[in-house]
Formats: sequence, C-alpha cells, structure tokens
Amino acid sequence: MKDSFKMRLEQIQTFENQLLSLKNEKVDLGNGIFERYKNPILTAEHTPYFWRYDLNPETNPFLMERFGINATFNSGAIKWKGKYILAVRVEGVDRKSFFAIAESPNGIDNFRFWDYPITMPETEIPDGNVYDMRLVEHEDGWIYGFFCTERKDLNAKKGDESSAVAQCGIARTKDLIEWHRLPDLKTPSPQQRNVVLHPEFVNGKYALYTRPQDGFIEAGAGGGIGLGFCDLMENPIIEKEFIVDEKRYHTVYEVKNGQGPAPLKTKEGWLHLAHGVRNTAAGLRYVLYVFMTDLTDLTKVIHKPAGYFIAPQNDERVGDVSNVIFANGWILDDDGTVFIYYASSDTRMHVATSSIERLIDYCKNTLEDGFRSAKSVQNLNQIISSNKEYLASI
Ligand code: M1P
Repeated sequence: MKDSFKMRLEQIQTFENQLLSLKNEKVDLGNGIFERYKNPILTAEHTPYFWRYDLNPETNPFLMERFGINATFNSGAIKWKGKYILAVRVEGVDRKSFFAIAESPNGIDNFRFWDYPITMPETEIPDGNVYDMRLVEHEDGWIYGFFCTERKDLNAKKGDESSAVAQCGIARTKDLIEWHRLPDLKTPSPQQRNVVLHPEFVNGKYALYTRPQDGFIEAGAGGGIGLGFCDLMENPIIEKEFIVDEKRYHTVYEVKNGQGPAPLKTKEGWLHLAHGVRNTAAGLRYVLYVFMTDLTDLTKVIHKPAGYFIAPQNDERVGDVSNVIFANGWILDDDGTVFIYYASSDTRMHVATSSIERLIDYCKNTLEDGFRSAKSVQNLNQIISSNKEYLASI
C-alpha cells in the first residue's frame, strides 16, 4: 500500500471518528415549547466511509468515493432495546433513496449507521424510489415501516420524464434487519404519500392516517390528513378516507399537509405531529405543526394551536430543497421526554426535545388560528392586557 493511500485512509477514518463522537448540546433560550440542538445529528458525512469508498488500493489507487451519498433526512424513529433508532432516508448522488438504520445511546448524539442498509424486498411492480419511512410498533406484535414508493407514471405524455405515481409501501419486521414486504396500500385516491399506521387497533381494525392527493405534487381537490380503516395488513384496502385535518386558505398548511409519525397516546388525547405547506414567491415552505385528537373518536380534533411549531431557522433554511422542515419520527421516553427528529431542507437530520406535559400544555393553551388578521390582533391585545394587569399586581 502506498504511503499516500495509507495517509488518506487514516485521515478519512479520523474524520469519521471525530464526527461520530461529537457531543451535542442545547442551544439558546428557546421558546419554552422545545429545545433545539447545536449540531445536526446525521449528515451525508455520517454514513460509514466503507459505504462510500472502495478501500482496496489495487482497485481504487486514488482512494476516491465510488458510491457518493448526497443526503440523510426524513427518518422514522422508535425506541428499541434501549436504543434510539432511526430509519433514515439516505439519498445517493444518483438521487435514489433507500433506508438505513442509525442508532444512538441517548437520542441526541453519537448516531451510528448499522453496517448494511435495509434490503427492502419489492412487490411484483419494482419501486422507482422509496422514502420517508414511518416506524410503528403496532399492538399486533410487528414493527411496521410505512413509506412512499414512487414509480414512473406510465400514462405520462411522451417525453415527460418527471411525472410519477406515489403510493404507500408497507413492510414489517421483528428485528429491523429482515423485512417482509406486504402489498401496497389501496385507497380511493390516485396518489398517496405520508401514510402512517395508528399504533392500536380501532374496533378490531387497523387504522391508517393517509394523505389523499390528486397529483404527484399537488394535493388538488384531495389533501388534508385522512383516516381510513382496513381489516388485514396482508390485504390492505381502505374503502373510505375521513378527513381529520383539512388544508385551509391562508394558513401554514394551505397547499397541503401530512401526518408525521404515528400519534402519541396521552391521557388527554392523541398528540399529532404534522407538516404543513404554504406557497410563497420563493417556492413552497414546509413547517411542522401539532394538534390533538380525541382518545376514542380519532377523527375529532380537540386542540390545535395556531401556526407552526417548528419552522426552518438559520442554516436549516438552506439545502437541496430549501425552506423545508419535515418530520416522520419522534420518540416518547418513559420519563415523558419527547425526542422530535426533523430534517432540514431535505439534506440533514436534527433533534429537538420537549416533554409530553409541555406539548399538551402547548396544544391546550395556545390560541387557535382565527383565520383573520383582526382576530390575531384581538388575541394579542388580550394577552397584553392580562400581562399588564398581572405585572401591576406583583
Ligand atoms: O421536498 C419536501 C418534501 O416533499 C414531499 O412532501 P409532501 O408529500 O408533503 O409533498 C416529500 O417528497 C418529502 O420527502 C419532502 O421532504
């Protein structure tokens, strides 16, 4: 082995060791609702060097990357065997996404990829691209992965190489290594993305959050976060979707919205994390918002704070698809801590922390959207006058 090859290999290994052992810390005062952290928890550089390089000097004398990784983002999450597990959307420089498991001992740093990515079996119709897996430990005993499978639209006009059909792929596992692919979900909608399984049976049926949409990008007459039921995961058919949370004019989810991870069960209702999309002169802007639904009537929204919960900030605003925050994973720990795993600008992964008590308080006590500027001012005036009264009394 040449000295230059050896030296470059050592540099690559040292860089990786330093990056993976970096400690993370909370930043600034925050807003009281959640805390952000200084470092992204996963970037393309966190993928093992032995994925990217051919390490044999005979076949790769310049020690160059042979399998470039572009981004690590939109990750499903689960606490499993005491570890914080992410099913990461890893995107190669060839634009293809695949899934890979990364684990951390504490949920905020030292995330390491397992040696091999997930080898996801295909159905009889091969997937063009797969992404955005939601991990759900269902009470039926399986760990499910719900993800988008995208294929070329065979009805597209000649020369149109962009049109695609998105559907919900489903696979399940007991060990996060061997995955059993099930048929894709069938719903009344021509396209589906952002589907996730409710963790409990509802009247003996599987309940699934959906996002009906007319086109690959546009929700069109569809849209909103839907809910549907099916009897068997081996034959997943939803006959009817009930809209739980609609898109609406002049909100942060006016263009489209989508359920993030499966909702968390709390004593006061199901806590949901979702993304909302609005239009701007600079393109689409993706933010996160939260809401709660009734414990028994899953279609009934009981609390919904106005506006966004997490929006892109500072470096998060820039990436492959700028001005995007997206989340499809969170973990509720036994002590009530909630780890929110979000991606920025389709490029990298971050964590934010909060607690179940704080998130319930946020949902119950933050004012709802009044849908008019005048209502916002009325709400703000109310807060100011009661604060003035309180400050004068102490
Ligand atoms: O590029 C932003 C996001 O766009 C899509 O989200 P939605 O289904 O709401 O349009 C997805 O491709 C998602 O992966 C991506 O982060």
